[in-house]
Order: sequence, then structure tokens, then C-alpha cells
Amino acid sequence: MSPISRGFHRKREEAPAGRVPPGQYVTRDFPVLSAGPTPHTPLSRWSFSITGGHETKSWTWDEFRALPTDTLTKDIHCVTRWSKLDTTWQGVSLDVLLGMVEYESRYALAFSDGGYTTNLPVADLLGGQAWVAFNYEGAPLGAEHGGPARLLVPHLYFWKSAKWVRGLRLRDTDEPGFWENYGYHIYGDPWREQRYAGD
Ligand SMILES: Nc1nc2c(c(=O)[nH]1)N[C@H]1C(S)=C(S)[C@@H](COP(=O)(O)O)O[C@H]1N2
Ligand SMILES: [Mo]
Repeated sequence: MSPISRGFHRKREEAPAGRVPPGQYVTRDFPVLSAGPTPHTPLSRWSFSITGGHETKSWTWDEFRALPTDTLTKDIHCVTRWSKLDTTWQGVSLDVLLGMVEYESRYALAFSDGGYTTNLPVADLLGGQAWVAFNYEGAPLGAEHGGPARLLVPHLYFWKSAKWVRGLRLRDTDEPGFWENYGYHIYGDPWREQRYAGD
């Protein structure tokens, strides 16, 4: 028997070469990272809105849940260096949501209950790259992880995946959101290690 307990190396897993972006380690845990308290908005008062286009479009929870959904399995990468492989989500694609809006804007600011914001180019929300996810591993997304629904943009660092998301503000300019204002990278590509402004 090894004198080292079996759990000792549990948090750091081996990943196939090329699977994990530079500077990241793989965890099986699902850490909770929240800049403030967890909001608890009842579904009866929840909506998802897209503003800044030709007109504001808004969905109640029931309208949102009546939209077509995707189930997808993705790796996620937090700027604090953990990556989690093969996470499975169900959500409504931003292709569906933005497809119901007329706009010319090239940028979006996602906004959440509690005041969190994060900025993204609209192009990164389209083409099967982004969802408003409401299920995780087959069960309703827990409040600590952003339930009832969060943005999921797995090709960017996970701070772009706004928990408790309530909508998008479409804009002509790429203005920083919450963490971007504190020095995180304006875009946040994990494969190019765009952690902080200037990376
Ligand atoms: N509303 C909101 N969304 C957020 C955050 C937050 O503090 N508030 N933190 C971000 C960061 S830094 C990360 S790594 C992920 C963490 O998601 P998790 O707590 O489900 O792991 O949520 C992102 N989305
Ligand atoms: Mo993060």
C-alpha cells in the first residue's frame, strides 16, 4: 500500500496533450466563483432581454423555455487556472435568441442579477459558440453556479459566462464589464492566455 492517501492527488488530473490551454490544470471539482452574494430571482419575475437593437426583445421564463434547446458537452477554463473537462449543459443558443432581434451592433454587454456584467463581441455569441444554459449534468442549474440560467461561452475564459444572466445590451463599442474593469483582458481567449489587460 502506498503511504500516500488515495485522495492526495485527486484535484490534479492528467489531460491528453493539447486538450487544456496553457497554464491550466484539470480539476474534477466544480469551484464556485462569485464576486457577490447569490441572487435568488423567482422564475415568475425572471426575464431575458436583449436591448440596444432596433427594439427591445424580452422573454419570460416560460417563453424562454419554449425555445428550441441544445445539449452540449464542453470544457471550461477559469482564469484562476482550473479547467474542467466534459461538462454537459442544456441551453438556448444565442443564435436562436439573437436571431429574433434586428440589430447592427458588433458588441454586447451581458448583465446579471446582482449587477455583474461582462463584454463580448457579438461574433463570439453566434455560430454555435454561446448559450443561455439552464441545466447542468441533466438537472436544473444550481443557484451557486448561476441558476436559473447563465451565459455559457466555453471558448473564452469562464468569467465571460455570466451567472444569473438576465440579458444583453447590444452596443457599437466594446466597453469593459465588471472584471474587465479590474484589469482582466478585454477578450479573454484561454488558448492565447489572455488573462489580464496587455496579455
Ligand atoms: N454574475 C456573475 N457571473 C460570474 C461571476 C460572478 O462573480 N458573478 N464570476 C465569473 C467567474 S470569474 C467564473 S470563473 C465563473 C465561475 O462559475 P462557477 O461559480 O459556476 O464555477 O463565473 C463567472 N460568472
Ligand atoms: Mo474566474
